[in-house]
Order: sequence, then structure tokens, then C-alpha cells
Amino acid sequence: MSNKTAFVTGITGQDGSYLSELLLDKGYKVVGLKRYSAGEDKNRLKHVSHLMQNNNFVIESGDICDSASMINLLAEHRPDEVYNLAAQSHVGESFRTPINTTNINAVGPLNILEAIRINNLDNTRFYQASTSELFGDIEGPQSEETPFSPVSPYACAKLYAHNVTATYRKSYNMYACSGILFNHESPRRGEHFVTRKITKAAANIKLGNQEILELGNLKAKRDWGFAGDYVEAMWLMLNQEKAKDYIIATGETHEVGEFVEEVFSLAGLKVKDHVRINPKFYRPHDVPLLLGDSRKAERELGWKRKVDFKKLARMMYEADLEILENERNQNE
Ligand code: NAP
Ligand code: F7E
Repeated sequence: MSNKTAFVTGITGQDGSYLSELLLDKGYKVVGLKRYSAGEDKNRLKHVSHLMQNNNFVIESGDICDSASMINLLAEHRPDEVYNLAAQSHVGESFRTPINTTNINAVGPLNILEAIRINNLDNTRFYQASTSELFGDIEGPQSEETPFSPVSPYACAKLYAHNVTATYRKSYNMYACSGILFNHESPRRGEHFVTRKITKAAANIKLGNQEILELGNLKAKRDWGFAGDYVEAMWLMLNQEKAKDYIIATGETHEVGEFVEEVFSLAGLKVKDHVRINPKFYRPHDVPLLLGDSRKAERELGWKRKVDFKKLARMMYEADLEILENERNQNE
């Protein structure tokens, strides 16, 4: 068992919860960063609430955009590993709030790198959550050799973070790396992302709570994996001899429309009876095709995905159905 400390930003998000579970299982102390909100914390922390009784799990309040809070928290906890998962992670939203997105996704990671450097944390290792969105218009299969061509404010900001992470690695000899992760989903996925929007709507339609699901571009192709598999790759990347960037993907791509078909067939529903296109959900520019080549990670890290497309769709649909049925039973 490890006696290391990991500092994880984005603890209220999908990946923060799976990564915390993995690290606690390995014996780490996990310090999770949560930003202040005037609203209830209970709902935001629901994916990690089962970890709250664990003495090795600590929540700190702070914000990656506030360099003082990053400097102070890292000085206090002196973590062995820092995982920066915090982001404004919705690509469509980044067109509506480009400046906020850039502050969080570009300046935020720089604040953390500077906090590590200023505190002289020479042995602290840093993981940056990079993304397949960096490839933008360059069609797949995309590997570590594929050039970047971002097409959204989200991806532009993430490209800055990707480059500045490599810059700190080279300039200060830091163990700092980026995982270029393709889309990964789970029952804990935010409800505004397309997979979860679809599984939740199908479950609602099945139970008679909803009639119509409105979506945007059904032709976009994505390489969808399971978040639980992907957080293992994050840990592996920080536990090598040398810091390197890796692609993490399934090597399979599917249209959004195929995900709809798969889930609606699980629910015994006809897509044409319930799904409508609403241009509101189109983006000014959408990435057309993502298909990752993660052979380098398989070879060097020994990483391999376990959950495939059909299993993922079923896992998410069944989890949403169960949540909604439990809610209905509680209200009866
Ligand atoms: P997520 O569910 O949207 O979680 C994002 C987290 O960041 C939330 O906990 C959010 O907190 C936090 N956050 C936002 N702004 C912050 C700030 N200024 N200071 C501190 N925390 C802040 O995202 P995810 O799916 O877990 O993804 C994790 C990371 O991987 C993100 O960086 C994302 O861009 C990247 N990524 C994700 C995917 C994917 O398919 N999931 C693929 C590639 C890369 P609140 O609860 O306060 O909003
Ligand atoms: O969209 C299309 C949409 O929002 C997937 C983030 O985790 O992965 C994620 O970004 C596709 C796009 O994810 C709706 O136009 C159609 O083509 O689920 P999404 P994303 O944009 O791929 C990457 C790797 C990240 O790094 C990001 O952080 O689905 N689509 N209709 C729709 N998308 C949404 N959200 N809602 C719709 O109604």
C-alpha cells in the first residue's frame, strides 16, 4: 500500500470521483479541491459522499483560477501527485463563455504549475487532463504524432494547458505530463453531455415522464470509453520512470445517432417516435470524427480498456432507469 498524498482538482466531477476511489484503494491520502458555491454542496458532492467517512479523504475549498489558493494549498499538503481534472469541460458552453473557459482551462493549470514551482515541490508529479478535442478537424485515427487543430474555445484553452505542461517539464525538469483522453462516460457523467442526456431521456420516456428528446448533430462520430477505465491510465502516467504524454481511447468510433439507436433499443423504444432535431444544440463548429490510437499506452503503460460501446450504453441506461425508479418509489 502507498502512503502518498494526491491532490485532485475537479473532485465534484465525473473523473474526480472515479480517480479518488482508485487512489484510496491504493492507500493514498486524497485531498480533493472543491470550489465555493453559494448553493448546497450535498448534491455536488454526491459521487464522493460514500468516501467522506474515509480518514484518508479530505475536501479543501479553493479555485484553480485563484493562484493564492493554489500556492497555499500545495504548500500545506505538499502532495506527491497532483491531478488537474478541473475544467469548464462542456465544448458547446465554451462558445457561450469563451473567456471564463479560457481562464479556467488555460490559466488554471498554469496557476498549479507555478504553485508547484514556487513552493519548490521538486518531487511533486503533475497530470494535466488534455483532450482529443485538440485534434479538431484532423480526422482519425489520431495518435501522439497527429498534429493539433483545435476548433473551439474549449480546445484552444486546453491546447495552451497542454503546451505549458510540456514547457514546464522541459524548462524545470518537472515530472509533468498530459493524458490526451478521448470521450469517456459513465453513470456519473454530467447530464448536459450527449450520452447521459440520451440515457436519462430514454429512461424518462420509458417511465412515461417525458415524450420527446431534442438533440443537435447526430452525425458527429466519437470514440467513447468508460471513465472508470480511463482514470487508471491517469495514475499509470504519473507512475513511470519518465513523464510522457499518451493517447487514451478505445479505437472504435460511433455516430451520436448510433448511441441513440443502441439506448432506445435497450429501452424498447422507437427513435422516430421520440427524437427531434433542435438547431439550438448545434455548435458553431463541431469536431466531425474522433478515433484514437492508444497503442503507445497499451505498449508502455500496459493499459487496456475493459468496457466497450454496448456495455457502456447498457450500464448508463440501466443506472438512469434505477435512479428514476427509486425517485418514483420515494415519492409514492
Ligand atoms: P466534469 O465532470 O465537468 O468536472 C469538472 C470539474 O471541474 C468539476 O468538479 C468542477 O466543479 C471543476 N471546476 C470547474 N472550474 C473550476 C475551478 N475554477 N476551480 C476548481 N474546480 C473547478 O469533467 P470530467 O468529465 O470529470 O473531466 C475531467 C477533466 O478531463 C476535465 O478537465 C475535462 O476537460 C477533461 N476531459 C474530459 C473528457 C471526458 O470525456 N470526460 C475527455 C477529455 C478530457 P463544479 O462542481 O464547481 O462545477
Ligand atoms: O458532445 C453532439 C455534439 O457534449 C458529443 C467533453 O467531455 O469529450 C466531451 O466533449 C457530440 C458532439 O461531448 C447534442 O455536437 C448532438 O458532436 O457529449 P458532448 P464532446 O463535445 O465530444 C471531449 C473529449 C472533452 O474533452 C470534453 O470535455 O454530440 N450532440 N446533440 C450533442 N451534444 C450535447 N452535449 N448535447 C446535445 O443535445
